[in-house]
Amino acid sequence: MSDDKKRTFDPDVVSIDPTAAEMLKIAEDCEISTVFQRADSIKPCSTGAGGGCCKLCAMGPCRLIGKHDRGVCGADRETVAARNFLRQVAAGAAAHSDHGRDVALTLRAIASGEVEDGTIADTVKLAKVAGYMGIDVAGKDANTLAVEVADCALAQFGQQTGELVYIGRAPEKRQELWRSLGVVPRGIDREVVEAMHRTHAGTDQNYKTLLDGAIKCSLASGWGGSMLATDLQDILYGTPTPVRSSANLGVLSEDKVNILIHGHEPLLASMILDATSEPEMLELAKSLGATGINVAGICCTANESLMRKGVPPAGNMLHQELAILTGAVEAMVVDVQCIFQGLTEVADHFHTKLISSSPKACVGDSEQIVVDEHRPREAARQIVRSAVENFANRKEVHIPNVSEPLVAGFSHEYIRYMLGGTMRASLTPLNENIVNGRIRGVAAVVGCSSPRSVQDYAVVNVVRELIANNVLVVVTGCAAITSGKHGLLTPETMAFAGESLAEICETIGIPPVLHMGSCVDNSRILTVLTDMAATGGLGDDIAGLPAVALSPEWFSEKALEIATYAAGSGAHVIFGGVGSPVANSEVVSTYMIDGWTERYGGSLRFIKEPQDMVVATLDLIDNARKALKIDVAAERVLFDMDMRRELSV
Ligand code: NFS
Repeated sequence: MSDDKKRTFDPDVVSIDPTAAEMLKIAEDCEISTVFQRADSIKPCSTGAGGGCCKLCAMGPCRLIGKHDRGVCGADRETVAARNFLRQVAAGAAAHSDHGRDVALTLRAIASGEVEDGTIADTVKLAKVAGYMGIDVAGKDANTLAVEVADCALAQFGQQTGELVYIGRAPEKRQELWRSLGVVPRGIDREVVEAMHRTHAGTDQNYKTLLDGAIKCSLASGWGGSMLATDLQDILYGTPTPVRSSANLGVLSEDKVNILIHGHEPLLASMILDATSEPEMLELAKSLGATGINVAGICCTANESLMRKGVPPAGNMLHQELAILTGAVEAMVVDVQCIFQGLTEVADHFHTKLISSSPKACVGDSEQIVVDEHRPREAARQIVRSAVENFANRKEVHIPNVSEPLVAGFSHEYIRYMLGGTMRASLTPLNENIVNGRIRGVAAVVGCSSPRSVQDYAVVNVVRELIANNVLVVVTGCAAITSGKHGLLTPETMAFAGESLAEICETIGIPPVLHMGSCVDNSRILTVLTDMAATGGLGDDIAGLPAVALSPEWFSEKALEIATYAAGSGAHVIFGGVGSPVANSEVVSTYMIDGWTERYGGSLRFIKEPQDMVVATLDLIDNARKALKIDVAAERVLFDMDMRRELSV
């Protein structure tokens, strides 16, 4: 750790999750560094954090601070901030979309019989997706259709001209707006490459066009790579329906072999799950003194496996090192994204095997068992066997006795079904209850946890305060796991909801906080918003709906890309925690709020404090209601310090 300063680190204040303090004290005793300690000892560079550092060429890096308003090439603060932002969005779009590409390749390999015993789980969704793509389904068996769907999906990545096929799923009005502004993505890869090109030194030098570039690139993920990932994963592994499970480190088992699946891709995780129930593996586990094999998850691989198989999440992104500190993890299998290299140091102190499974992400000096997409079952068995054999090396174990029950798996399809049954599946009751004011609006609380914020504090506060104000909340990504860890994903949570929202939740039998999936599944939210606009009573576009998206503890470039496609799709977005990546330019910061609202009907603003985020959300929702002429007098329930302190227990 460079940049040492006077030690201030206190395990009791960096998180409101009691398991964090418990594990961090163990880390301190063993002198193991974690993300929490490193965040405490490394001061972020404020110039870089606000988008004020340009390191695109060797005339710099230029830091545009103080009296320096231009770089050596003459680029001003606006250009530099917008260019940095576009690069971040492009990296996020690349990550989500490359994930989608791999799912398409897997679907093709399975459907064409190249994968041993691979199957297609959801043929209804397959037919639906084929319909979106304009593929004739008549007389075709599932595998033939799946090959055509996979080929169409794969073609979206390399397409050079025209429009992505899923653009046609957006509201008509939105499509026309995008066309008129020239931001309809042509091909997924093309938009990421163009973003890199236009940000090369001496290319695009106008912050407004750079930010249009960010919108176009992000739409290629939101209505392209991410949406394809969601759809094709549903086809392969099943469209989620509600499932019970539990969350937090207490889901690890003292007497079973524990395998943690971490990252973002569900393929290997599902094969590992299958392998853990093979008699041969169970016998081996028993012969070594274990009573069975337990699989739990971290990050979005956890969400994917939770929604479809009920695999319990052991924690969100900040829990990855803490899980190993329990001493109870025989193997942590990682694929791609949000995986800390710091895991290697923690794993070195324990018997845990850290196994990288993706050819494009080897974590430090971890063991690599690269999954051959044509024979994933073989890799899964090898991993499970290796984990089971490692049980014999387990030493002292310290698993916090903390976990909360939860219900997850509210896909768009299930929400329609729960509101109208099989015959009349629709969002009409949702829209009606928004119009009559029982539901004030809808908020999506998404994204990460960050060591630059107090872990879980902002997400829990924002969610609790919004449901208290009769705002129906959907959650994805690490915010969904945070909600689960703090007991917000059960029907009993309606006790914290406003009266009219609680009544609706009770009637339907749902929690006021709906777990909607992983981060690529933010595309499910786009689908729900589009459906709300099509259902009637709330306008005819995503812009204007009484709906807001929030990421109170964001950290990744993927989160910025999600924010950008949401804003470009017409939603207002509020990010919290660490501050704005364009703070170095007041002009760009304001433009993303007012300029984008005027141009796209959506916006992106950065607000530090959770309570201010709630106030801004309610303002945006109430303004939308007023514009729709459905405003009714509604009280505001704002939490005081005592109420907020209660959440920290
Ligand atoms: Ni999303 Fe999922 Fe979590 Fe943030 Fe990372 S795991 S893709 S980026 S940290 S929510």
